[in-house]
Amino acid sequence: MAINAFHHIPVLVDDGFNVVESLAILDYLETKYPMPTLLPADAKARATVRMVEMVTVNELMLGIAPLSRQWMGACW
Ligand SMILES: N[C@@H](CCC(=O)N[C@@H](CS)C(=O)NCC(=O)O)C(=O)O
Repeated sequence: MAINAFHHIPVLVDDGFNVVESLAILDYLETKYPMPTLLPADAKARATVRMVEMVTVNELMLGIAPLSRQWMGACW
């Protein structure tokens, strides 16, 4: 709770700096450790990665959240 008030994992703690939210953690790691890269250089390939991220967060998770809470318990 001291690290993430939402009581969720994952959380990254790096040199006293706390990062919450999966996509923010990935961006942080990509920026701090650019090699090997996590993201493709090609514009269309990178856009595809971002689309999958955004559709997952903004569309899919909203839809499955009620179901997973009911049937699977904790995770969402
Ligand atoms: N949007 C957050 C979701 C994090 C999340 O829901 N984590 C779950 C595990 S998959 C959790 O910590 N659940 C514990 C709880 O709700 O108490 C992210 O992408 O990091």
